Amino acid sequence: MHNDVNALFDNLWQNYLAVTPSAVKVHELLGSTQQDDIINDHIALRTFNIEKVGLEKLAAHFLAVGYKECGEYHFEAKKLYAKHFEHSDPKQPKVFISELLIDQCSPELQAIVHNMVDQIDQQAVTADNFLYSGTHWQVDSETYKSLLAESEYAAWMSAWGYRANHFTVNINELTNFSTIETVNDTLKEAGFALNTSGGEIKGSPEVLLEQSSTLADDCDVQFSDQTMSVPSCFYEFALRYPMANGELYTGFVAASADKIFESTNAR
Ligand code: OOG
Ligand code: NI
Repeated sequence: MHNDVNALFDNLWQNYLAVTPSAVKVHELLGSTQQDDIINDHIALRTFNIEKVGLEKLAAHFLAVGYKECGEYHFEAKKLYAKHFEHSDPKQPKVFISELLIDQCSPELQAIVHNMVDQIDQQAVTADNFLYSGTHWQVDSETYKSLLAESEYAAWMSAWGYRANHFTVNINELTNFSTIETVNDTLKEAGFALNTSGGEIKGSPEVLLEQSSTLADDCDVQFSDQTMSVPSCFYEFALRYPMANGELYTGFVAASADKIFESTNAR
């Protein structure tokens, strides 16, 4: 495991960029006219609730670099459970980790997922690079499609594995934008397709958090039988509002997160 938080995030970022070419364009659009680079509000990772690789195994990598567990979230329809983590340095991104509750899924899905996870070397899970190690298995394109029919999340994991599935621009820290509407308009004018599930803007000032996101880029994946282009990773945008004590809200909003997950759906 890393003991340097910046080294961990540098690696997560490079690994994300490799399959998310639009992230560079997002930084050019929103950050080019300000002096410092964009500050990220949070990143997110995905996994399965299998002991070997469960949420806590991913979280251990963040606890080792100074993160603390802060909140938990339930997504009944999508069969997901999540927690978020914060660092003592508020400039470090928050971390959102979710896991698919596979025991609630079909026996077919469970068998495929167990087969994938069985192929991970136990040692790999605590290695420095685990959170940006991608897949430790190869499925065929039919298996990907059958997972997709039941759980978009499971299909995404089979193609991309362990990596940040998005970074999130902290709109509060942008110099030239102060509303999420102007950020969205700028993205759309530049040709980005936004996730419109539940509306372009998820949340509101009342729940202290507004979020939007691009639809994931499409990127080639080498399945065992063929190469196929499938949704990879996306960019999110978050604007936080102050709580009664004047401090910005630092949590997530389950109803909004439920829609953000759909940013990796096929276009
Ligand atoms: C995470 C979706 C939730 C948020 O900011 O609410 C989320 C995911 O897609 O893995 O990122
Ligand atoms: Ni997010």
